[in-house]
Amino acid sequence: MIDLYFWPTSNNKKVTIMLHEVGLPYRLHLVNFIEGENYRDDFLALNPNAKTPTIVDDEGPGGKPITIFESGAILLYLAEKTGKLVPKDAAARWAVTQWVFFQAASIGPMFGQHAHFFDYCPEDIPYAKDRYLNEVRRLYGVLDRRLAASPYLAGGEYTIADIMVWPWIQWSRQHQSPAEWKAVKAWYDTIGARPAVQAGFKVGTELQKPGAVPMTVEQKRALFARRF
Ligand SMILES: N[C@@H](CCC(=O)N[C@@H](CS)C(=O)NCC(=O)O)C(=O)O
Repeated sequence: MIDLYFWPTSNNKKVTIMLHEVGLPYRLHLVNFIEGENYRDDFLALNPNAKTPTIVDDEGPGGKPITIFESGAILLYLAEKTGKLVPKDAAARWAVTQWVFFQAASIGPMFGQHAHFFDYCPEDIPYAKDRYLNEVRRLYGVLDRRLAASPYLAGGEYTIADIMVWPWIQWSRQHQSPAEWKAVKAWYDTIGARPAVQAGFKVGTELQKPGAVPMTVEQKRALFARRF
C-alpha cells in the first residue's frame, strides 16, 4: 500500500492523478504546510526538503519499503512499478524524461514564483511581477508550439509528462487566455475529460474552498519568510 503525504496543490495533484490512472490504492495523510506541519520531525524524516508530495511504498523494489519525494521522481517510480504511462521504446522514454524535467525545472519554479508575487507577497513588487509573468507567458508559448505539433507533450501517447504539467495550467490565475494558446487549450480539455484525472484532481478540494483554510498575513509571512 502507498502512503501519500499530501496537501491539495498542483504538485500534489500530479500524484493523486497518477495513482488514479494506474489504479493503485493509497492512504492519504494531510500535511498542512500552512500550519508548518511539514517541519515536524516525523515528516522531515521522510523528506528533508520539507515539501509535499512524498510517498512511502511498503512494497518497494525487492519487496522492501521505499520513500520518495519530488513529484517527478514519484511519477517515474509509479510508472516503472506499474509499467504504465511511460513507453517501452528507449527514445520515447527519453522524450518523456525530458518533458518531466522541463516541468520540474521550468514550469513549476516559474509559475510558482508568479503565484507568489501576484497572490501571496505582502508587498507589490512590479519588477518581480513583470519578470515572472513574462516567464509564464514564454512557457505557455513553449507548450503551445509543442502541442500544435504533437498530440501529447512527449509524442503520440498520453504519459506522465502530461500529468506533470496539466495541474499547473490555471488560466485566469496565470493571466493567460485559452483563446490565445489554442493547442494548450485543446490538450488541456482532452486530458481534463479523463475520469482518472477528474478523480485525482478532486482529492482534497474541500480544503481549497474559499474560506476553508484561510491564510492569514502572519501565516503567509511564516510560510515564505521562514528562517533557519
Ligand atoms: N519540486 C517539488 C516541489 C514541491 C513543493 O514545492 N511542494 C509545496 C506544495 S506545492 C510544499 O510542500 N510547500 C511547503 C513549503 O514550502 O513549506 C515537487 O515537484 O515535488
